[in-house]
Amino acid sequence: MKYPKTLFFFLVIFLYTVDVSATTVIAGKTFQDTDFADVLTSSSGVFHTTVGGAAQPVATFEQVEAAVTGGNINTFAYTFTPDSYLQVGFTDNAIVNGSGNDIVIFELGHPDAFTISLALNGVEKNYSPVRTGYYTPVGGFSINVALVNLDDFGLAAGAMLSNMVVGLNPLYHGNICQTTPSIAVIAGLNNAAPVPEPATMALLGSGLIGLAAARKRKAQA
Ligand SMILES: [Ca+2]
Ligand SMILES: [Ca+2]
Repeated sequence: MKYPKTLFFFLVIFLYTVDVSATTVIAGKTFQDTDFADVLTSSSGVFHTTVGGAAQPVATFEQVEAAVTGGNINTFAYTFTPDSYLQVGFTDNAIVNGSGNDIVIFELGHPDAFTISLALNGVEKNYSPVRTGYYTPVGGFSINVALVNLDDFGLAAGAMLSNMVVGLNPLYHGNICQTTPSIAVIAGLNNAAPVPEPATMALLGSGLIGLAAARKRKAQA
């Protein structure tokens, strides 16, 4: 009866692996689920969000947070308020200034410019996302992408970041709003190793101990 037990422990290891390596594909690129922004720290301006494609007149802070954190490309937040912003935080990962681009921002519909500033050093940069050629499964909006390299903010190689501000300005012609940035997903491309949850670690520990015991029994047999 050794094999069923061994298989069970392999199953535990397998489930652990699935847990930490859960992925989401956006515009053809695969992300770890820890890569995404985790919290909305603060915001300024009146925001609107969609949940399942349905527009909400005025979104609550929690609805905006749900829209711009995590990896759901179908939910997004937008505003008609000039000089508004979203400040997001990364809690189960930290953005690292690695080689090349470090942060990706997905914006929907007509590609709209926005700014990014880092609390670290107050540098602000303008970004103009470009079309990826992909469209959101819900709503069929063009998925546009902006790539951020932390080198451009004067950060040293290997410097870590857990917080950033995305500044939004709708484009007005006279008093008619032509278009407005619609932020859907913010993710790190170079991340510090995510911190495993204690429960997951315990599960992994029991799995490893069990596997070792099974191996030992097999060796003794
Ligand atoms: Ca995260
Ligand atoms: Ca970089």
